[in-house]
Amino acid sequence: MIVKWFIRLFFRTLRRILGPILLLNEKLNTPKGIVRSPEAQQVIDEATRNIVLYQFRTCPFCIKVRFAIKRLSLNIEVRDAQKDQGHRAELVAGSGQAKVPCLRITDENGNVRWMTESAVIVNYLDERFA
Ligand SMILES: N[C@@H](CCC(=O)N[C@@H](CS)C(=O)NCC(=O)O)C(=O)O
Repeated sequence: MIVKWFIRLFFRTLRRILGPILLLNEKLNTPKGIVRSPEAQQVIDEATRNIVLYQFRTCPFCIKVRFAIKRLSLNIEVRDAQKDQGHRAELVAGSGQAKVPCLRITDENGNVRWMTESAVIVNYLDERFA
């Protein structure tokens, strides 16, 4: 319990200190993104309509996922679970924790899957959309 609290405090402090640097780095180094034909992009846009990313702006793991989203030219809705208490509540209710990044994927039958771990999320996006 206390270890968890310390880890949380560590990341919160890290985000506060490194946040502006990380955001500047993101601005300067955001990948261009693959270019698809309008038809192909439309198919991808349809597929990503049911995907939402819950994230914190200055979380390095979330930035990693945002980079992948840009690189793959995906129009995925991004929800701030740090400042927006409504989004945070959705995240906790759905995934069981306030851990980000978290991808909410709704399939064609309406089944919802909550995916955590930045490496797992990037891998999923690459496998599905690269
Ligand atoms: N191994 C995880 C680490 C994710 C992580 O530690 N996220 C932090 C934000 S940087 C978090 O959600 N902390 C919970 C909190 O601050 O309440 C990943 O790669 O996604």
